Amino acid sequence: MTRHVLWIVGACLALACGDSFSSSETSTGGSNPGGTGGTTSGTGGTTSGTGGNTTGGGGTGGEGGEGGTTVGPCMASNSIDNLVDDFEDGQLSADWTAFGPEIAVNEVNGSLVMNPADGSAGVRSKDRYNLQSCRIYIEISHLPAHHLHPVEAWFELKGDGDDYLSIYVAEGSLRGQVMVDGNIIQDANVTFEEGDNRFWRFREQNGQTALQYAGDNFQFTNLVVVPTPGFVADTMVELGTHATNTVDNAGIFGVDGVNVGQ
Ligand SMILES: [Ca+2]
Repeated sequence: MTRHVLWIVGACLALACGDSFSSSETSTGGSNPGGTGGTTSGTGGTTSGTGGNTTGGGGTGGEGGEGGTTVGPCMASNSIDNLVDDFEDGQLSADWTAFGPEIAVNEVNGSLVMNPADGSAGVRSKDRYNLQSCRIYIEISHLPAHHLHPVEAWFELKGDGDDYLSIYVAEGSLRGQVMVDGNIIQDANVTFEEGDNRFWRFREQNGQTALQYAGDNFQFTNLVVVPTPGFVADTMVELGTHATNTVDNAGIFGVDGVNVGQ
């Protein structure tokens, strides 16, 4: 558990200094608009500055100021805060639906722990979300023994039918795959490097969606970039892992948190 604590501290450092986008700030802003006015307007000011940069020369900057609590197209589009979870309280939030054996999905010591020992296990968002202009990422604490076939772990945005965007590990590699209208339109496969897989992220921006990964430094590398599929405007979010009982010591998929921001 010492290592776990160090990871959390390391993440805070990485988030604070590694990227102009701060997930914690943004998520706090999203949860505040209904609450205290003082805190909300302070956070809103910071965020609308970012919005101005993003939208460039349009009149949109004025809209941000007018809104006050408006925190950009990602956060404003729906109750996206429901996706933000640090898995700290030991009970799976009602915003997630677990699948797989009941005992295989738990919050343990600040992580969502998914155990694939008896088949697929994981969680899926209960609601659908519009993730346009959003960045959604997970912080990984453990990956299962994915060099052992058929052990896998994934982070997916899911549309209807079989459509998805997926970042996953399998057979010792990190992979990205995009299925639209039942067809795989993009597929990538790189050798898995432990130090490069602390964070996985989907970033939707200007009609493009990037599947990305990063190490402790929170500097993301593109795995796949595709034109944003329509279902990203109405998507479920899934974390899961799979093995079979023929695999000994498949390990676990542990996730320290899910974060969303613009
Ligand atoms: Ca919880």
